[in-house]
This record gives sequence, structure tokens and C-alpha cells, in this order.
Amino acid sequence: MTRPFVVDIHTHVYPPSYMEMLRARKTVPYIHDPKDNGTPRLIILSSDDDPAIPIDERGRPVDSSYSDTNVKLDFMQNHGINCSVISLANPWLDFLSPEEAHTWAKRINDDLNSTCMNINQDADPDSKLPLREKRTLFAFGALPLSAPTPDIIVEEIYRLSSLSHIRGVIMGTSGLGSGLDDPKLDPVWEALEKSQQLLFLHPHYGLPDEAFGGPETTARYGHVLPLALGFPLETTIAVTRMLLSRVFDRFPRLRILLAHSGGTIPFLAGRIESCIAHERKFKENGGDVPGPQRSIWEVLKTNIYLDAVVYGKAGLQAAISAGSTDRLLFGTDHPFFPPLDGQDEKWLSVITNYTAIDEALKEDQASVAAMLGENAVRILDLK
Ligand code: 5CU
Repeated sequence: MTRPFVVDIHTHVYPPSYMEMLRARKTVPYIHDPKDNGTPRLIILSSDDDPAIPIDERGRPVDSSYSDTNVKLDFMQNHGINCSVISLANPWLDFLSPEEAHTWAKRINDDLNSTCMNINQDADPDSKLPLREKRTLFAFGALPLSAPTPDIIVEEIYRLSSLSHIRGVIMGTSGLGSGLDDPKLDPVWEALEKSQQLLFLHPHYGLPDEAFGGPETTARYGHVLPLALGFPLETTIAVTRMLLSRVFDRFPRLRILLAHSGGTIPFLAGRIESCIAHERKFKENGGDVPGPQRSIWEVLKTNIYLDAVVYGKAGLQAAISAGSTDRLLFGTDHPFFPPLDGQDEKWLSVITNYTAIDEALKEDQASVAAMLGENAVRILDLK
């Protein structure tokens, strides 16, 4: 049996230029270099920036796996991944001032594009350069969401369409600052729809500590509550707000890839649909407006793609049932969730996702191959 072609569509980077920009900052997010030449620390969440914690221990270590493409290529090799669609990791460019947002977006996007181009030239069998067992890279671009006007974001979306190795955009859930049901985002949805660029929607902000019992409770359990629950619920709320504000009615050809198998959308879709059906009134600008016209089930089958980064058969089965096997795409979330002892060649987080796919689709090798790579090649046009 030939091994399927594997594409990782959920794999992040902090390009060196982005790391330098974070190094120059003193407020969250920023990079701190410990005095003993230890691994740099990324202080990424405001809860990480606790003055009670010594600065050298704040946040999380960010080793070379976050910014060195060769480390990414080795990881791909070790995990049987042929192609990766890399994306800037959270919090993307959300925190930049309006004046600097576009310049940084162009710089980061050009960096990502040329990194992919250089690697793919190396992978070309006709190239004189050494072959690295034909590992290839593409990328999702980042958007200057804090730019002074949406036209600048729109301009960058169209510019990204012209870059050879960019295959869509990654974005968080805050939109222009008021969430994804903000009508001011309509030009952005329109540009994404017209250019048919895939939007990879990814969480960063989670839920307020109060949702978990307050800051002390959250801190007691490390990153478990924010990452296991805060992230998926953030995505669920963001997409439900898009649905309720009729984004998918106005932009029926919008294509969105949801991180972490859509948060809890596949599991809660029936409940969301039922609550919409039983709601008498939707209000906008003081008046009554109709609710969403297209059902969440239709949106899941036409607008939404899901990654398969859910670490279990039950969650994956919900995603398959709500979407379909030809709308799910394999991902690893590299370099997040590395082995804790730093030793294992194979990462537990990646094996868990491979195993979930095998267990959910045991008898259906065609769907396994689709989910592992063929869907991504088709949906993202990865030649
Ligand atoms: O689970 C994840 O996707 C992540 C991520 O992307 N960024 C992060 O800071 N932690 C976990």
C-alpha cells in the first residue's frame, strides 16, 4: 500500500523579523532574552506578564522550532509530512498601531512567501540544490487588521492573491476590535469571497479568567483551561456571531477553515440551530431584523472547512458528521505541544491526531488519504 501524501495545514511560525519586532517591545506580546543565554521567553498573554513571576520564568520558552525553517522541515520528515502550509502564530499583527500595521503585514507576508519559494526550489528534483526528500511549503498570509481603514486590509488581501506561495489568510476572532459580526468587516469578507482566498480562523483570546473561576483557578491549572476550553469556545462564539449577523447570507461563497475542528461548533450545531429557530426577534440598530436565512448545517457543508486537530475519535466523528470527510484537513499545531522531555522523535500530540483519523475512518482508506492530504491539495491548489 502506498503511503498517502500528507499535508499539514495547521503549523505555525514566528519568522525572524517578527521575533525581532517582539524583542523591541516591552508590553505584551514581547520576547525576553534571559541573562544566562537561556531559551528566549514569549510573554504572549496578559496573564503571563505577572510581576510576581521572575521575568526569566514568565510566559513560555520559544526555541528555534518557532522560527527556524530547517527545524520545521526536520519535524515534517520525522512525522511523514510532505507539505506544510505555514502560518504566523498568534497574536499575529493584532497589537500593532494603525500606522505600522500595513508595513509589517507586507514584510511578514513577503518573508513567508520567499521562505516557501526557496524551500520549494530546493525540493525541485531538477534543481541542482541538495534534495531534502521533497518537503514543500506554502503559507497563509497575515492581515493588517489594526490599519486605519478596512481598504488597507482589502488591498493586502488582493496583494496576497498575487504572491506565488500564499494560499489564504490567517486571522483571529477580534476582527477590527469588535468581533466578527461587525458590519465594518463587510469589505474584508467581500474581498476574501471575490478573491476566493481561504480564511483560516484561529483563536487567541480565549475566555475571561472569571469563566474558569478567577485568575487564581486559571493559574493553578497552567494552560489547560485556556487552551483546552477557552480556545475552542472562543472559535465557537466567533463563528456563531458571524452566522447570527448573516455574514454567510451576504457572502455565500466565503470559505473559512476553522482551527481545532471548529471548536465546539460540530457538537453544538443542532443546539445553535434550534435556539435560532425558537428566537422570535433579532435586533439591529433598534429595529427587528430577520435571523440567518441559511442554516448552520448548510454553512458547514458549503462555507466551512475544519482541521483535524482535535486529538480524539469522538471529536473527529462529530466534525466528520457535521462537515464531511472531504472538508477535513490534517494538522499538527507545530511547534506548540512539543514532548515535555524534549527527547521523543515522534510527538505525542501528532501521533494522537494521526490515531484519531485512523480510528474514526478505519474501513475507509480513501477518506483517510483525503483527510491527510488530498483535500488540502484540492482546496488550496497545492501543486
Ligand atoms: O493550540 C494551539 O493552536 C495553540 C496556538 O496556536 N497558539 C498558542 O499560543 N497555543 C496553542
